[in-house]
Amino acid sequence: MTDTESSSPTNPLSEMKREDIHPSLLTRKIIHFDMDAFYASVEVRDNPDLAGKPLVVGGSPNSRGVVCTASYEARKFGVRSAMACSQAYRLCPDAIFVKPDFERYAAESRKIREIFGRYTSIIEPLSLDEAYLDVTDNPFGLRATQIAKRIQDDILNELNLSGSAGVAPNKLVAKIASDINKPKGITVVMPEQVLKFMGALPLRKIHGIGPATEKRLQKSGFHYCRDLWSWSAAALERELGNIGPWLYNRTRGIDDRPVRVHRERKSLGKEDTFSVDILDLAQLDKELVTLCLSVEAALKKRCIQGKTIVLKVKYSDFTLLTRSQTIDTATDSIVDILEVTRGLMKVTAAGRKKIRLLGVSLSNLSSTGDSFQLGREETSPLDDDD
Ligand code: TTP
Ligand code: MG
Repeated sequence: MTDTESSSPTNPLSEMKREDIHPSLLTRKIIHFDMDAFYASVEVRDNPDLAGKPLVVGGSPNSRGVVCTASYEARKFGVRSAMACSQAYRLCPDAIFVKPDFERYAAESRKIREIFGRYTSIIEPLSLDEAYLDVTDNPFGLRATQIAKRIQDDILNELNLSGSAGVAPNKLVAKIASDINKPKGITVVMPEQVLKFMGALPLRKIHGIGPATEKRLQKSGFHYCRDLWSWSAAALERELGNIGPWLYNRTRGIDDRPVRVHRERKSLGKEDTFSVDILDLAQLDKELVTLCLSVEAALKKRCIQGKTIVLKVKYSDFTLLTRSQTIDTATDSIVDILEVTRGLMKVTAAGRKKIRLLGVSLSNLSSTGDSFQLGREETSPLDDDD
């Protein structure tokens, strides 16, 4: 089924009887569909000269910009999304750097959504290139796996782009599965396979667990999902706080969140806790530029603009302060976001008190694309990573 199984010890749970399967795993069929190297693939399709070459979509090599995405050829050199372009250039000096064209990606995204819509109306887009689909009931009486295959074929035949799918009883498992056989993969996890599938996974694979939480879990001796199975929900809560009971379910592949067609995001932003608290204003400004760049990328990726710009500052004594300003016209541009946040920075104690965390976010949001709801990322009790 998947390549994660090989690292799993013999596990009697894979032989589960149907009556032993958690009932929530028997009611729904969910697909998570995610395009392969999406922005890069659109660029290569539209300019065949780029085919087979290492390609970086993002800022220029010597700019302060970040990598939005890289072709698989560039990934071989270690180039990754969100990496500084200068680092990408160091890793792969032969890479071709291309500026992102979000309008073109959004247009492709609309066509992809139209294809999804042939098979179900319960679609929850997460970004331009990925969505959850609830295909429990579908007009053709097809199996979920057949639908995933048809979607993949339709997208390839009509748009000349490739995508990968995870097919599972819920969003948690489907999302992890879609990533396993990329590119052009379909990974199916049946209800009776969910426990075995989850058990062998590093905790980091659970959406919402980032590097900081992973470290904290490792301190308690938890590395793989199965490491938590011998703990009760109450014991996990004592050990880990309110993520304990959440993890109790997630590590067993239990997730009742519905696929939500209409979702409203209230704000979108990024924050960064520094490894060393910062006093120096020039250094703070550098951090601010980096944050604003990634906020701009996140807004554009989701076709969102905002009118209220918020700066969050946490000082080294952990006191927290937010400053905000509402502008006349909604924006998704680094130019506006940086100008406002630089102004807001002046009404903090920056330069006088050491700062351990900076955050930039936009609220009062509106959509710039006509087919996308304002998406809210998956929620978890965690707040330190995304
Ligand atoms: P992803 O699905 O994370 O990446 P991908 O489609 O490029 O590659 P994969 O085959 O691994 O799925 O993100 C989709 C698009 O969103 C991506 O093409 C570019 C954009 N993006 C950013 O702009 N910044 C980011 O940090 C990430 C992760 C993605
Ligand atoms: Mg993708």
